[in-house]
Amino acid sequence: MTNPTATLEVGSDGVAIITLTNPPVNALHPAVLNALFNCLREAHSRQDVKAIVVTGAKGRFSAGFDINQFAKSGGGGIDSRINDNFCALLESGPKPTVAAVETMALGGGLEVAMACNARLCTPGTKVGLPELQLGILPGFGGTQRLPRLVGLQTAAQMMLTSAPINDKKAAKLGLVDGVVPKEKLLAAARAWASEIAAGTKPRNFSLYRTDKLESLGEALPILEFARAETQKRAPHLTHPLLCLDAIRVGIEEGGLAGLKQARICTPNFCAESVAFNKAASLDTHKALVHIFFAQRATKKVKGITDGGLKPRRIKKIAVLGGGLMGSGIATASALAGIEVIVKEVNQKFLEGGMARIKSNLASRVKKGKMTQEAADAVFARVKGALDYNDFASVDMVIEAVIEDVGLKQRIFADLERVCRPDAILSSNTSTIDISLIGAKTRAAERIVGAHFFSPAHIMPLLEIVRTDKTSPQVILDTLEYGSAIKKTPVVVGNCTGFAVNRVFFPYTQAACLLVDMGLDPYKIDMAIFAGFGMPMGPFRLSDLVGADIGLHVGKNFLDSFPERTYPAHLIVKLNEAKRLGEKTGSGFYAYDARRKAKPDPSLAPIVEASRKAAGLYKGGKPPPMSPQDIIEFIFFPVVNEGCRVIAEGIVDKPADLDVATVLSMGFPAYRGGLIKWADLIGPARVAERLNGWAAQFEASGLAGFFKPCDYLANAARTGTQLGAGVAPGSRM
Ligand code: 3H9
Repeated sequence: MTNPTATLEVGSDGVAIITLTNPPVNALHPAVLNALFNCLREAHSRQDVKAIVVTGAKGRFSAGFDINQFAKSGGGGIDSRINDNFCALLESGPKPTVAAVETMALGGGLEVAMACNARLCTPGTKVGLPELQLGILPGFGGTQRLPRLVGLQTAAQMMLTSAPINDKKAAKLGLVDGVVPKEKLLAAARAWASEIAAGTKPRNFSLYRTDKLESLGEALPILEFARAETQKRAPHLTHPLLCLDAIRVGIEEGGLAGLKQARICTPNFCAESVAFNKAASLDTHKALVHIFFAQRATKKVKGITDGGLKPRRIKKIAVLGGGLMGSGIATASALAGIEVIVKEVNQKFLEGGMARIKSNLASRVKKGKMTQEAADAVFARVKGALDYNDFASVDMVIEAVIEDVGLKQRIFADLERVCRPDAILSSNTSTIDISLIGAKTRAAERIVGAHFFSPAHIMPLLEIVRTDKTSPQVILDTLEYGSAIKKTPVVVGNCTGFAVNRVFFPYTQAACLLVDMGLDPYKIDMAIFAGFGMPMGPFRLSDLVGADIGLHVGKNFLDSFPERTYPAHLIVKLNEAKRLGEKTGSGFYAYDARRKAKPDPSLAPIVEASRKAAGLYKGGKPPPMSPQDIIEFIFFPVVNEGCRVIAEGIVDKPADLDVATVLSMGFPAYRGGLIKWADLIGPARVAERLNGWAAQFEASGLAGFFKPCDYLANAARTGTQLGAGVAPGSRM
């Protein structure tokens, strides 16, 4: 292992090369910053040095400040003496500096580069300030230098979206001064630095430039517009506003004041250093850093990736069924360079499936994500089939036919016969026991669930469902396949609903219970959507999925967990009224031709019938519940089910559930995912509220819906975090 550091080497041309070293991405660990600071001081003081080049080891400049440090201490544990001075030493020390940027300069990495007097990069390099996606803002001068290098409008956009730009765009904007082939980068940077030292090239000081900045009259409306848009788009987030504050101080009072305000001239806004510390102290930052690491950790699974197994690459797959799911899976796989056979039962269905794949690709072309030529090349990787003739050549099969156990069992028996004995046999079922699907084969060790979320070519999560017989090699290969097709794969156990659908089964049920208690369904949706930040409320989601599917899934949960399933009368009544949701033009909402949802007064008799069946509401004023009460009433039972999933070992680690809930249901990442959110509230409070409702609903026979499970009750009693997981050997 290489220790994080920065090294200095002085060439015979009098140029000092400072190399940031902390593989794999040269993250700016405090030790790297310390060493950079010391190298800079040495270079500036040495007689034999006339100019300085800063670069990164092993073909990467830097991915920014070491995020691990944020996880350890609020502000990242940076020595403020160094923080205050190293950018100044880069920019305004006695010797000129040039950044030689390869592959990436992100966050603090770009801030170091921007503090240099010039920047060169290699083709394909990505540069950006993605700090906002971690709940902070640029803290090494980025809020001041980026607007001065590319203009306020572009800089604000880059920071607010966290999206990096490529070398070509960076050169066009003037963020880099030139793009140079990899093998010539260092020589070009040396020459550039020498020329600045000799006075044949200008020495630019980003912090003091004004040529790209809009005038104050233009700048303030840009910032106000950005603020209003941000408040509209992300009403729960403070840190983007703090970022805009810091930019504003610099616009009004100059770059130096924008970094660190010496006096409070703009009482309502704070400079970068203050804004950074404020953002770093918020739960949003803790939550987003947690998700950053959790997302990378889903690929590390105990007993699978920590042994000596090597993943086999999946080069060719077959997808059974060209419906919505099958065509999405085929699209995602072909996009990743995998050869795909799509098998259907007849020519008409096959043509439909192929047309869907073509249309998925066409929409990428329309959005500018790929060229038509590239889309054609991807489509050429997909072959249609009506038989199993070519199945002996595939590494993996993904079955995506209708949810019929008998049909799936017959298909798997066929697959065992026609595929190679080492081919992975997987099912995209969301409701059927994976072991049952493979019951008529002798191939249990290579049968696995590959549960995609709809639309499969877009949604980023892949649940890999292992049975107690699935071999570690097959799980590892499927993990590799998931990463190859750019999904975040999460390995889960085989149970009703697997991880995500199981954890979320109380979600709609709790919402239906609230309506049966007298609450207005649209107010409930508003609390969850606008109040909490889910992409939509439970009733709008139910309309999207379809009340018929909801009823079917609800029955599965009632069979599996009768003691804690609320029989959602509302869903039954909607089915009776044939209001199945978006697809029938009405459900909880009414839909116009453009599928826009509108509250629907004709829902009233259905609500009334549901309340009558439930017998919980006697008319009059509904129970007083604030939006926060509604959020807790709906989500705390979901947390409780999440705790059961952890305790039963359905997920490898609690953080997997956080990632899964964010990437499937759109649980806000800035809340850290389901379990992290509950931990930030405190398990004791979650358990206390659940116990309160369990007591309240005891007489109605609904206490089981709320009663905290042992894992949650234990955490509440002992003050343990839910994210701590289950100690090996003590599974509940
Ligand atoms: C910042 O700079 C704040 C400053 O303004 C001011 C401070 C005062 N630190 O994603 P990958 C690890 S905040 C530590 O799998 P890829 C990552 O965990 C920072 N570790 O590869 C993984 O480790 P492991 C602003 C980091 O090729 C390994 O590197 N910067 C960091 O798909 C490979 O990562 C960002 O927000 C880091 N900064 O993507 C950039 N970055 O192998 C965040 C990565 O143990 N990083 N690691 O699982 C990224 O966006 C992507 O990781 C990157 C590479 C594009 C760099």
